[in-house]
Amino acid sequence: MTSNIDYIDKIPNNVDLGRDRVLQRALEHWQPAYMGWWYDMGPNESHDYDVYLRTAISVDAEGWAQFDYVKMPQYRWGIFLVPPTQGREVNFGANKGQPAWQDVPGEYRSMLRRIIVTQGDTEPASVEQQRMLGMCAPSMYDLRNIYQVNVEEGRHLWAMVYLLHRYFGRDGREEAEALLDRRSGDADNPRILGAFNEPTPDWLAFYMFTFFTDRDGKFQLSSLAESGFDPLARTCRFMLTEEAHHMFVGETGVGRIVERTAQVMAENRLENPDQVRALGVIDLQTIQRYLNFHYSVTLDLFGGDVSSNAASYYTTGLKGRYEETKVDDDHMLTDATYKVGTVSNGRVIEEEIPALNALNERLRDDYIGEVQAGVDRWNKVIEKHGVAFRLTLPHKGFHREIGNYAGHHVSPDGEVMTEAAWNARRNEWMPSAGDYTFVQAMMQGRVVEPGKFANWIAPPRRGIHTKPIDFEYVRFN
Ligand code: BYC
Repeated sequence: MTSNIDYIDKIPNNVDLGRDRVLQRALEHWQPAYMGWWYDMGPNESHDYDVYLRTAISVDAEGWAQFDYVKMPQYRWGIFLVPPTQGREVNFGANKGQPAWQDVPGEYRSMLRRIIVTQGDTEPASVEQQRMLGMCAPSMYDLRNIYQVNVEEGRHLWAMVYLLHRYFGRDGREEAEALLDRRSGDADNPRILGAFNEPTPDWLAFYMFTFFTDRDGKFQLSSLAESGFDPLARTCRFMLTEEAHHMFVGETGVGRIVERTAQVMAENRLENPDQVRALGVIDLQTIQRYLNFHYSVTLDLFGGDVSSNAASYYTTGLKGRYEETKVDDDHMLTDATYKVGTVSNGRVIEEEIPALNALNERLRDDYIGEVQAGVDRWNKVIEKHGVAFRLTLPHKGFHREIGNYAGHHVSPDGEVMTEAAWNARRNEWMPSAGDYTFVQAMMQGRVVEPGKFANWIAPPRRGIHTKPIDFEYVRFN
């Protein structure tokens, strides 16, 4: 039924798709199912809009993308791997020094498939989480940006499905289908990782998600870009090119909300959150609570602090550390140790464990360093307006469901509390039903006039791809 699709034209790629019959047949089955998923679960009511989008067309650093108006169902979801490096080796673990694998090593097949499926599952999940947000966008610029993020998450799904189809035969095809069957938040068939089953009900949540959770994407993809399985490494490296814009959307989105609030607070000499809210902007306390939620849920995505899975991924050479090849050590970690936090006798202590088992924690720490720098930049904006408030990252053990802190009740300051005491302060630390109601009430309807912005967010400094801020980024037709 779809065998007449011209894949060379329709799917920009640098993997010689036109010559690979087996892969073409697999995609002929999967592509219509993907389109069905996009129509059902992609951005609501958007199918006829012309959106000024970036499309990846090559891996050339100078001109890898083209910008133009596109109807999203006609987006050209392409498949790109960065070019192979001659003589590349497995750079860590027990197989260090062997030639990087161009095919799946039989003994690691199921482990590798599991990593690829977990990565792939997050991509459509985020599109599902965000599908209603276009209806209440604060501007045409922001609407375009969320659509850009959505189509590229779609492309990242394609990237993982390409690997499943190309290297895993029948079970790969089955996994590719299952990626379109699971649904974010579904009670019977949920997405694999916790954060991808949480709702993203408003634009503050969306920006927090793209700042915090897309950045987990960056760190996980960076670790997989070190993989000894060369096609995975090369795919992830190219995905990171697009990921940068998603984090930009998150950081500047939160930054613009913070800026608008601080500006209104300064102009009106107000600090009381109720009075701040009454002026139609989001109080900094609510922003802090959203931050606490998204940060803690994202920390869980790194997995257990002590993980034999992570040790196996590393020892086999399938998943490295962040910037593995730049780390100055033996890349085997046989004798190294690493400090992880844990709760003992009612307080948080640190214990030294074998570094191999602490790789999730190490990656989480690398991530936290980068996140802190972003929060510091938001605080500079608040400071510039002379407002005394500062945003902070809560303690690593706060509101955790995975790893050593799971089952404990840790305050944002790191104090271990009883469940009752923690719950009594929950609404101080986490967004309450009332906070969500307030934020959503503010985001009723969308701002559709080019160059206009909702009251609760400052305009960006500049537009997209040299276009002015008041450019018509979306034509609603
Ligand atoms: N929720 O040994 P452990 C992105 C499970 S985001 C639910 O610590 P491991 C993106 C775990 O499966 C990046 N369950 O796990 C962002 C295991 O189950 P079993 C996505 C969880 O394997 C925004 C058990 O707990 N990529 O790209 O070391 C928009 C024991 O745990 C969770 C990847 O994640 C959780 N949060 O670590 C779009 C990379 N955490 O075996 C996209 C690939 C753990 O007991 N994935 N469990 O049944 C991995 O490398 C690893 O699977 C993880 C988990 C690091 C995620």
